[in-house]
Amino acid sequence: MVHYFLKCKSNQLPLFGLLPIDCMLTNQKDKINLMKLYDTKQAPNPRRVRIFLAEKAIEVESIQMDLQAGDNLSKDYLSKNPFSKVPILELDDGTIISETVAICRYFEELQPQPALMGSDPLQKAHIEMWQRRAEFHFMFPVGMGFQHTSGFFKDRMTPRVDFGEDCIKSAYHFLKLAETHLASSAYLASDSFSIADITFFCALEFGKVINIRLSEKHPNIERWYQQMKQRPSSQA
Ligand SMILES: N[C@@H](CCC(=O)N[C@@H](CS)C(=O)NCC(=O)O)C(=O)O
Repeated sequence: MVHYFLKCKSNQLPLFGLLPIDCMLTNQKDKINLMKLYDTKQAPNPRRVRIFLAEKAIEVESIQMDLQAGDNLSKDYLSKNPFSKVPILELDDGTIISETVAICRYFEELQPQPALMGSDPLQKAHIEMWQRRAEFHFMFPVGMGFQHTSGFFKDRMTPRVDFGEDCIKSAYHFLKLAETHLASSAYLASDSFSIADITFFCALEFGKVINIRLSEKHPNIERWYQQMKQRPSSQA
């Protein structure tokens, strides 16, 4: 019947089609093998998945990877993901899904509520628009700023400090645009929380490592940020 298994917190009855996943789990109890999330506690991309799952009250097994030690460069891991990055999701039959948004998409389809990627065509488009903006214009420069100014991965890449510094400037440019936008919008994509906020939040918190900070220039982002921090999922 189904080739995936989810463990859901008992106070939630998520729907898959018309059947609560809990019911499917009961029927499939003997066969349950939990999905595995290859995860790194300190890294921002796996955190996006963890927050996404926390919002949906879904638990999956977490396999912690030590990136600096090169766990993600091992032969075994590369056989699962030749692109070497975390996170990846491994299903019970060995199927691998890599790329944060693809993993989130999978869970959104399995368990549509609460909708974090939109419910109608326009909302879906706006969320995708802001998710991509937050990812390409903020998360990516923050990540490059980190890699190129910290030397954290100097065993596997050549840090270019000038490039890293330019990336940090680009990240601040996004903050300027987001500040204006959040003056008239409660959340990044619409009036409700979405995956776009998760991406922005994870990148903003990770940016502290390279001293990217909100200031008095960013009161609207600060207001949004405090709202994010109040969500229990922000602990993920
Ligand atoms: N496009 C990927 C990016 C994943 C990514 O960059 N992951 C980082 C951690 S946040 C990583 O695995 N870095 C290890 C390395 O570069 O060796 C996604 O969205 O999942």
